[in-house]
Amino acid sequence: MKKIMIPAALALILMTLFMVACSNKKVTLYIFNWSDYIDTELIKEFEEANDCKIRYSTFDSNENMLTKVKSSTQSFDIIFPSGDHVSILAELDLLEELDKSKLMNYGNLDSLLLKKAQSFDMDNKFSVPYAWGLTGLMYNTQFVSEEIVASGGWNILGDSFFDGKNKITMLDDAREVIGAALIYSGYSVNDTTPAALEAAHTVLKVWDRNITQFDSDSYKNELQDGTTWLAQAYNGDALQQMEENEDLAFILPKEGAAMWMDNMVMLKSSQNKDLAYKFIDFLLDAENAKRNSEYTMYPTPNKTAMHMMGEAFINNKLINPDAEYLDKCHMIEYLGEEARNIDQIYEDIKMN
Ligand code: N2P
Repeated sequence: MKKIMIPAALALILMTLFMVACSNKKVTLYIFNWSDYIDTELIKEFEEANDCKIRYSTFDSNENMLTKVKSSTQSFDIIFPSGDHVSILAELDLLEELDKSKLMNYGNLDSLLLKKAQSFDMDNKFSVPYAWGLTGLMYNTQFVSEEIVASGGWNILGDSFFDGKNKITMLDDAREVIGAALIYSGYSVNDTTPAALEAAHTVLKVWDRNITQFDSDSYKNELQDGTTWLAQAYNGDALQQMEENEDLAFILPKEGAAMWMDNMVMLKSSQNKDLAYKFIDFLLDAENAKRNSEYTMYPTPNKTAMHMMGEAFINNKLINPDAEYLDKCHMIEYLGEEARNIDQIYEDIKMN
């Protein structure tokens, strides 16, 4: 009798443990975003409020994101591509058409920016604008004097002061690199006419003498320790670093800057669409969007949140330049096949 009772009791204990383990297995949401691009407290709060787990991974360029999304066996639920890559992902038929009725806070978005977003997502079908920004130049004042940056233009990249020093980096992003040279040469970042691209190529060959690497992430640490002195940088990332280190500075070059808008999209293959909607809506909540924007130092397309931002944020011209400067900035648009010519120049510059 005893012999039978012991295994039965053991089985009961094991079954109870198994059931407890199962009930603890939380639904997991897989999110793929740019690095340094969210207030991580918000992630924790969402997990607690929804009794779920978020697996949060980061990328440092649209190209890397795309490669991973196309090749990865790990499917993501939500990713944060820039506008031109929303078009690319939609063309690859990877995006879920969003049901706006599941996004209670969608009305917080600025209708003017939603209109702008239609240049890469006609009818705002697949994407929800998340943040926008501008690309400029960040430098360490311990190594780069006021005199060197006095011109305030993109030509600082080619200044002879940097000759042979190997202290400048540019972003690992064809559109940003060619874009800077296009702007400097008086063209829009979206101009792919032979004259524009030839001018940009010529300028880049000069700048390239000073460029040590094309990198979108490590420049942030390298500028702190002097490995890099000057880098092409995203404005919010630069401002985040400047909060930590007063030797760092950032300028928006006088000729204008590339502008971009990053977005939340849901992959068709998402296994947790209801939770994914909840997460997108959570970030669209005005208070959360405000906190997120203050943390990342990028302006939010959430109009309600923008109205709640403090003076310091609103008046910061590196975050919110005036209309006159914005007139000189063009949003990086989807160029389809035309982007190939840009990629070719980028490859040529990187190889030589
Ligand atoms: C965030 C970088 C912003 C992305 N670290 C540029 N599209």
